[in-house]
Amino acid sequence: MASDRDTIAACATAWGPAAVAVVRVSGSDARVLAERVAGPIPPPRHAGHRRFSDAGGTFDDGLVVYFPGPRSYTGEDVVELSGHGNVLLVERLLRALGARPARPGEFTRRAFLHGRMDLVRAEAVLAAIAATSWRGLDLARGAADGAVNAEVDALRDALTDVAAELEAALDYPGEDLLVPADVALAARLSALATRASVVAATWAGGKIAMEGARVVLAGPVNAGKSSLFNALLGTDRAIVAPTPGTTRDVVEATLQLDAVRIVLVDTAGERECADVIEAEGVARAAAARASADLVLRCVPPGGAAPAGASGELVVLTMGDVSPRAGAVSAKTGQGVDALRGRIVAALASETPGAVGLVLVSARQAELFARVASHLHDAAGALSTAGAAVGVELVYAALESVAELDGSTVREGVLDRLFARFCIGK
Ligand SMILES: Nc1nc2c(ncn2[C@@H]2O[C@H](COP(=O)(O)OP(=O)(O)OP(=O)(O)O)[C@@H](O)[C@H]2O)c(=O)[nH]1
Ligand SMILES: [Mg+2]
Repeated sequence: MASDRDTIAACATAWGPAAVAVVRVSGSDARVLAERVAGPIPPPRHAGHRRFSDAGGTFDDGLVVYFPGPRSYTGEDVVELSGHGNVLLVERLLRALGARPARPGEFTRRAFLHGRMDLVRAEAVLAAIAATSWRGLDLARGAADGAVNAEVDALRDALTDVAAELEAALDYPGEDLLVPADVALAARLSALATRASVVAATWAGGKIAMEGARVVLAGPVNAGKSSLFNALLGTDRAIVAPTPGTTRDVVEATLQLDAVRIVLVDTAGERECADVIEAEGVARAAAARASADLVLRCVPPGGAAPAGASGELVVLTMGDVSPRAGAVSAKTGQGVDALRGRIVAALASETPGAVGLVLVSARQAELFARVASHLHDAAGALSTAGAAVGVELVYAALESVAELDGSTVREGVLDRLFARFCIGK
């Protein structure tokens, strides 16, 4: 059974031919294991050039750096060996070291377990590796510098104060001051609930900045969806034909618009149809629309333009055939750049900047939403069920706050969180 006490090792750099591959070892045996392969270990935090050998002889050479715990990334003894970036050499080095192979994110998990970073900062590490845009990287940097932690700490302080005041009120039942005090506390709780739900909502924008956005082309058959798909991409990716019902599969391609990474999705046109294959295409199109961050609703000439629903942009197609204000032509390219601008603007409006921070994980958003719901109930309870019920709900909210930075950890949360990391991080 793998344990948090095992000495672990993994390649910390990308797997494949490279100038250098860094193998990281962490745990109480890290130094001894590295010494067996690389000879005498250099003084702490100094690089030493060593030959790497096993029973078969010397197979590589490179730099060795020793970081004694607790002043290391994991808080344990860590040795990093940088050899030549060849998978065969890396595998041999790992075999020679003989430590247990690290699971995804296990080094960062140990950093958390040893108090080197809290869960919000661990997620900032993950975000910094996973971000697909500069905006995502800015958010990851902000989170690493404590932007989310500041919010969590302020919330914890405010709730601890409210809980103390409620407890004090409960200690002196019957005091005249109680009623106005409860009203004031209820107002404070409501304000905190609102703030927490606004913070939770920032994940919509955070997700797009981190993971990119799915933008789905939708509309009736022959609306010019595939043509627009190709025009936006600048390539002839999807099949275009005058036959209605040309597109059946969901076709995806990635493009970078300004700072946002976009997965553009072309789908089958919407119509009632007898053909089983096309019907399947239409069903897949509906599923694609459901998972979209933004839908481009394509309206061909003569089609009635719907009022743009939320999460939708109405796009008037074939502007060269029938000029309408704001129309786009895949044939002449007219309006395509303007459409790119509209897409970026629509996705940016998913990012509420009002609270001055953006969350970097779905887990954080769920917990802030849970806090908001407990506080909303607590505020309500003060005017109906009373302070005793209210204070319990404030404590429930405080528990969710503690889960945010990992002051308390629920079963399975660490496994789930760190499984999203790569091996070696
Ligand atoms: N003149 C002109 N023709 C266009 C334009 N966009 C598309 N078309 C033509 O309209 C027809 C249908 O275009 P597609 O892009 O295949 O339409 P679609 O919405 O993908 O159609 P389905 O896949 O069948 O749902 C083709 O003959 C295209 O050449 C345009 O901007 N101008
Ligand atoms: Mg098509």
